[in-house]
Amino acid sequence: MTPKIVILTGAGISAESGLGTFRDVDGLWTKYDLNDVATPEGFARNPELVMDFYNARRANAAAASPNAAHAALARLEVDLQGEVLIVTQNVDGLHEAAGNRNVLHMHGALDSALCNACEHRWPAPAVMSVTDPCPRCKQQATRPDVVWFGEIPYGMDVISEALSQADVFVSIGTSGEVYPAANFVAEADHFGAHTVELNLDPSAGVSRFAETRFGPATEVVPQWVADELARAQK
Ligand code: BV8
Repeated sequence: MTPKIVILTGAGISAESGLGTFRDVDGLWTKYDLNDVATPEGFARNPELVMDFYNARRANAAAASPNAAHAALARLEVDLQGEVLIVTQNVDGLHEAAGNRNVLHMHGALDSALCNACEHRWPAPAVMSVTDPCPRCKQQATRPDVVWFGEIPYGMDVISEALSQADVFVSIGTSGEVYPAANFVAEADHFGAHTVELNLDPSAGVSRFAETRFGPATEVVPQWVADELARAQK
């Protein structure tokens, strides 16, 4: 039987690709106040600061390569005939670069731009500026297409439906500090999924997982994928 697998990823899966996490030692939130750079209020107060923050992360993400953990998840999607959905909190494009096709960016993506006036979306330029006119309505109302604190994450209905049907829910490289993502394990468990945490350290929600494996994602994710593929082939 091919299991339906929902995989939640966070900054930890991209850490070994050189992209910073948020809450680890010297993480992004130790250098920036998230209220200044990851809230609509912060953007209204100082849009240039926010554009600079995301321009720097966009440049880092563009220079990064997928690691063995991303590659293992791409293998899983191919070998399990697409019963795999990746719900990522990450705004980098490393899952797609590794070959995954079924990826939902619930917190948006660095490579997308959004117009605050007409809600048009287009591929973000490498460097965004507050004076960029929207390609459609021409107003200077552009912003990074990311979900800030206090904003509604993307794809919540698709995610809820997938969690209700999942046989396996895996959480990789996330601290479990940010909602609603931090609640997905409880939703999946409620519907009878086997829940797995693959993380460097125990997350805030560790006690809610049926199975936990700790270590760097480039070690624990390929091993878990190999075990899952062996199980699925029985
Ligand atoms: C919403 C923008 C309503 C893009 C981000 C009080 C209590 C509870 C909740 C709230 C509250 N007050 C407000 C809230 C809601 C709020 C929230 O959860 N706040 C928290 C801080 C308390 N949430 C929201 O506002 C969300 N919206 O709730 O709307 C709603 C909800 C549902 C339906 C309708 C309406 C919006 C949240 C999105 C905010 N935007 N980012 C960007 O700039 O990237 S959040 C930011 O943190 C990132 O996006 C990231 O995705 C997210 C989570 O961080 P992690 O990915 O987990 O990274 P972190 O550094 O924390 O952890 C890294 C982990 O990796 C660690 O565990 C570490 O051990 C591990 N690791 C490190 N290295 C490795 C590794 N693992 C493996 N291998 C390694 N090598």
